[in-house]
Amino acid sequence: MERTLILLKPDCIQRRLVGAIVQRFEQKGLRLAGMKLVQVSHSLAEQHYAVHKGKPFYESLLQFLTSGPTLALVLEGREAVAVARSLIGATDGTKAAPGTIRGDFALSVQNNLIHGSDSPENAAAEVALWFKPEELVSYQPVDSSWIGGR
Ligand code: DAT
Ligand code: MG
Repeated sequence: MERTLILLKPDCIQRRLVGAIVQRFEQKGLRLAGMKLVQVSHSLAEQHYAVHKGKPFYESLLQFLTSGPTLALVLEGREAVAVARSLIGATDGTKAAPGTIRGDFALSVQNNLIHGSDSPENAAAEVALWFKPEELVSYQPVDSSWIGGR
């Protein structure tokens, strides 16, 4: 079953939107495999956003991600990476479609509330960066025949 890494970034925690946003993933049918509140270190932020190193917004992005607590989640389900990205919406809150998380709650580009892995390969690497194997929980979902498993 596919897994994806989701981060509810410091603006999400400060704005008390955790419940509203986690609810969207749960109601879609994705399930929790891991969850922890983290004060992100500069080093973890650098590793997570290494692909953006050298871009004009990189330093500001690191400052933002380390400015307060982040809730890290691993979500599991059929096509979890693509499904989560489509629920999240476009990067720029002003362009994200209504009905998406960023479309409904974000106006900023940088402070866009949430991160979601962008490919299954990156998801595997990001899950390994943020979680130890023993922090992830495997269990038999009781509703998979209704939700659509595999
Ligand atoms: P996404 O988070 O949609 O995958 P991304 O990987 O291109 O977007 O960029 C990572 C984060 O960097 C993004 O969530 C917000 C910030 N960012 C991206 N482009 C930016 C820009 N032009 N100005 C300021 N921040 C930006
Ligand atoms: Mg990205």
